[in-house]
Amino acid sequence: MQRKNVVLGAALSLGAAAMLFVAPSALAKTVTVNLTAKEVPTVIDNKGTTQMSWTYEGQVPGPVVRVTEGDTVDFTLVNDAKNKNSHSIDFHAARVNVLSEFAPVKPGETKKFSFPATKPGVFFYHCGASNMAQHIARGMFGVIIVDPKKYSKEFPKPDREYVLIQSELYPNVDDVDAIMAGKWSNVVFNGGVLKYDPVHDPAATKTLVAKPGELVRVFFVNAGPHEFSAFHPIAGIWERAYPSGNALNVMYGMQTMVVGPGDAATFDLISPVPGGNAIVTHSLKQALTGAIAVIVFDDKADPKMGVWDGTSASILIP
Ligand SMILES: [Cu+2]
Repeated sequence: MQRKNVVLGAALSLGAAAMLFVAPSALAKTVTVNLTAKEVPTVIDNKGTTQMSWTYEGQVPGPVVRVTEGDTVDFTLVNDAKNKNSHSIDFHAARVNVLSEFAPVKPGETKKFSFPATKPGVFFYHCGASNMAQHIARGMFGVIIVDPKKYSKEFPKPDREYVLIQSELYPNVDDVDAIMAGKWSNVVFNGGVLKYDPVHDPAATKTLVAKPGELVRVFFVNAGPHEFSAFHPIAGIWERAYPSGNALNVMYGMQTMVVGPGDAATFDLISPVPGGNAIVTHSLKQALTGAIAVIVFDDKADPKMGVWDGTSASILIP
C-alpha cells in the first residue's frame, strides 16, 4: 500500500499544440512522487532483530522511484508529525538549489518541489538533515532510476532487474561520534545482514533468481555513509558496467568495479551455466559481515521475479 503512494501517478504535461507534433513515445510525463519520513523500527537481519530506524515510508531502503529521461518529477516530502527529528531529501538525479529544495523539514511539515529528470541512469537519494551520516546510517536512503528514452545495443532491455543498495549498520544508532568514526558492525545489502545468502546464513530465505543465458541488470547504489564498495559477482564477470547507470559510460567484461559512497552504477550479468553467483563487495571486511547476495541461475527460475510491475517489491526484494 505504501508503495502505491510513491509510484507513478503520471499525467501528461504537454500542451495541445505540442501533442500534435510529437510522437506518443516522446511525450514527457509529470510523475507524482510522495514520500513520508517515518521513525520506526525495522528488521536488520534474518533472525528478526530490529533497530530504531529513520526511514522513507517505513522501509529500508526506501521505495524505488522510477521515471523516464525527460519526465518531470513532482515531489512531496511529508515529515510525519509523530517524528522527533527534521528530515530532508537529496535526489542525485536533480539539479536544483541545495539551500531550498534539499532543506530540512520539521516534524508535521511538508515540502514540495519538482525537477526534470534530464540524465538517464541510476541515482542515490538520501536524507541530508544533520547529522547526515547518522540519517543515512539509520536508513534514510533509496534509489531513483531514470530509464533512457530508448534501449540500444549498448544498453539493451534486460530480462530481469534487481536493486541492491549497500550500507553500513551501526551497533548504537544514537552514537553520532561512533557513526562519524565509521565504527560499523556490518555492511549489508538492502538493509539486512546476509539477507539473500542462505549459504552463510541458513535463516536467509531469499535469493535473486534468473535463468542461465538471461540478461540480468543490477541497479547498485552505495549509500555508505562511509565505505567504498568493490562490487563483484563471484564466479561471474560483469557483462557490462555503467558508472551512474548511463549508457554513454559503458564498460565491458568487468570483474570488479569500485563504487564510492554516494555513487551508483548499473551492472549487467549473464550466466552461461546453471548454478549460482555470489554478488559481494570484494572488500572482505565488508562482505563477510553481511554484504553477500546469492543469485541462483536455474531454468525453473520464477518468471515473475525481477520483473518490474510498477512496484518497489518487484525489483527491490523486501
Ligand atoms: Cu533524516
